Amino acid sequence: MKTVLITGAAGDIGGRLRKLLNGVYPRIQLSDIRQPADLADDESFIAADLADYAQVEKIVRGVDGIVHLGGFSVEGPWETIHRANIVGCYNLFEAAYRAGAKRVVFASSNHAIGFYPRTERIGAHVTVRPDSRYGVSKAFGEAVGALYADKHGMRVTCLRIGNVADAPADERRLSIWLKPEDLTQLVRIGLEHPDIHFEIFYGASDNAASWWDNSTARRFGYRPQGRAEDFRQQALATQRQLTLDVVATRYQGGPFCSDEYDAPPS
Ligand code: 15L
Repeated sequence: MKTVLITGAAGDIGGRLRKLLNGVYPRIQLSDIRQPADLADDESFIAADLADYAQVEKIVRGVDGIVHLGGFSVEGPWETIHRANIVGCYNLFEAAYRAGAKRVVFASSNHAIGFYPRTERIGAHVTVRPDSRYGVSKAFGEAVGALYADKHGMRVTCLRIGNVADAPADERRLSIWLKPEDLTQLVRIGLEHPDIHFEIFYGASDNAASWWDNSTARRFGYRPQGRAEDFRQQALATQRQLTLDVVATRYQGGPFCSDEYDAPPS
């Protein structure tokens, strides 16, 4: 990897990754719809709206690998999700393929499988169970990634990211927390490992309360360092201050499941 593009570079994960990947690859190209507030003099940035194919063509030019974080990162109206995460994601893969980029690491999300109950432990190959329009867009991104891997030989890694933060924020995050350094490890496997074809990894640290079997990632050498249990007391203290949400508590996607929920009680 000589040149790596990071889309969504102005977001929270983008900001963390820019710093953690600094010096790892000869050239890192950043992009987002707006310039990161803390852009350093030695960082290279091109603004682009992912929904505009001509703009996407400009950011993928000359790039070997892409970390695709760009898009809308929570639930939103269909028009917003469609533009940023459906059209934007398709444009990214299509332009990357046409420009000769070899690898894409796609930031999928736990919300692609959010309607699995917390009582169920799932692997990376389960049927998607999105908990939101946002989750549907992440499942779409995984499908687009599979298409470009199988049809065009791109090497694609989808990371079903739990929650990236310095520490797990509440009880649910004890199961899905991803330490930023562990995310960096997963991204580097996606960009560098010689055996990647199309892979789905869970973006989670070494969490004792995890709902996910991440053995695929481990087979590729992933050795997470973060342990959510080290933060259990503080996460539970925050949890006690939250209002009880019965639907959110039942499912892995938490509040994304209870939002707009009106299914009859079963
Ligand atoms: C996500 O996919 C979101 O991007 C992030 O903002 C969090 O809500 C996270 O999931 C989560 O599930 O905690």
